[in-house]
Amino acid sequence: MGRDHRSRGNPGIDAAGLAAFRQDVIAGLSLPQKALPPKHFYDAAGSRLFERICRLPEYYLTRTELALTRSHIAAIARFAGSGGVLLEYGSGESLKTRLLIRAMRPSVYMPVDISEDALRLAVAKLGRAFPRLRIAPLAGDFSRPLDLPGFRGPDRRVVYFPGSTIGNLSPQEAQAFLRMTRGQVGPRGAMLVGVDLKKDARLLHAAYNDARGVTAAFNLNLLRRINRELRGDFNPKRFSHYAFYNAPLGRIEMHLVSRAAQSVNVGDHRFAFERGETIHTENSYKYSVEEFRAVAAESGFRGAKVWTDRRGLFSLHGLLAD
Ligand code: SAH
Ligand code: AVI
Repeated sequence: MGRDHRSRGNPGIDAAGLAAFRQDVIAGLSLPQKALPPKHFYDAAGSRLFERICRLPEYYLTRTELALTRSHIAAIARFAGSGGVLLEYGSGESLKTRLLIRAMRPSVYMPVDISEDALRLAVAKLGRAFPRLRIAPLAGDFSRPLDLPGFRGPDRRVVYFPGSTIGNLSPQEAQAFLRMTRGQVGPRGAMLVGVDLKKDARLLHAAYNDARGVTAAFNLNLLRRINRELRGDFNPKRFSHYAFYNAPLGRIEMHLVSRAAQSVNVGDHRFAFERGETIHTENSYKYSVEEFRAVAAESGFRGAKVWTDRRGLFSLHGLLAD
């Protein structure tokens, strides 16, 4: 599945992945505002917690995108065309993808995800649901150049990027990512991107501070993952989940707040925390339709179609290579 040289004791991560994780953690915890990249949330436990988030009543994103995809699937499939190569970044459970696969019947489906465990499970399930479908999974990090064998054939190339995962990139990173994708799909290619819309901050606040504490567990799992994989000694009970909408920047910010002055070791490195000091773990940018189209246009994509739900919570953009 793309990577094979596994490191001992970490079934879901290879030696290069582990080295990159260590480097990001040491660098991120050395910053004046401590920060960790959100892609590291997704070990096996993190992926399972994210799947629970998707089913929470407060987390409207998954439900809304699924429903809007279902109700517009004929038009979406017309836009994507039939029989092409379908590549999905951050495929996770490949849940919404089932609708797309059924409607567009791609010649091959290429799911890419950093979470090898989630990818393996999703591929096994998809294989059972679509026994004739050719599936070519790749475990890897989409923020780095990926070797995508089989994506360069004559068939039309379509990239699917649902879930508003693009919101976890800064607008500059999103633009660079779209520009790279524009190069991959070629002049006849297309992209379908799910983007969470700007809305009442109270709804956003509830979605990232759910009553059952699943989002808190997802956030805190990052510390547990550091303990498991990098010989860390974080006490997760001495940190709390904090998420708020930063209106001027148009993003939800997630942090882990140190509940006391403390020191933490990660391997041979020691990090000091003041009481109330935070680790910034995630941004989740929200865009208006026009704002996102402007980002796409800067990257060589024309916003050709957009589908939204009736309440204006979520958008699915159909982008064409210009
Ligand atoms: N597409 C799914 C899952 C979204 S969650 C949905 O719409 O519900 C984000 C997914 O992207 C996770 O499965 C995570 O493992 C993956 N991911 C996050 N950052 C990544 C990166 N840099 N490279 C590859 N996959 C990444
Ligand atoms: C994957 N991503 C789009 C989710 C989001 O909403 O930003 C991750 C998440 N973080 C907290 N809850 C869900």
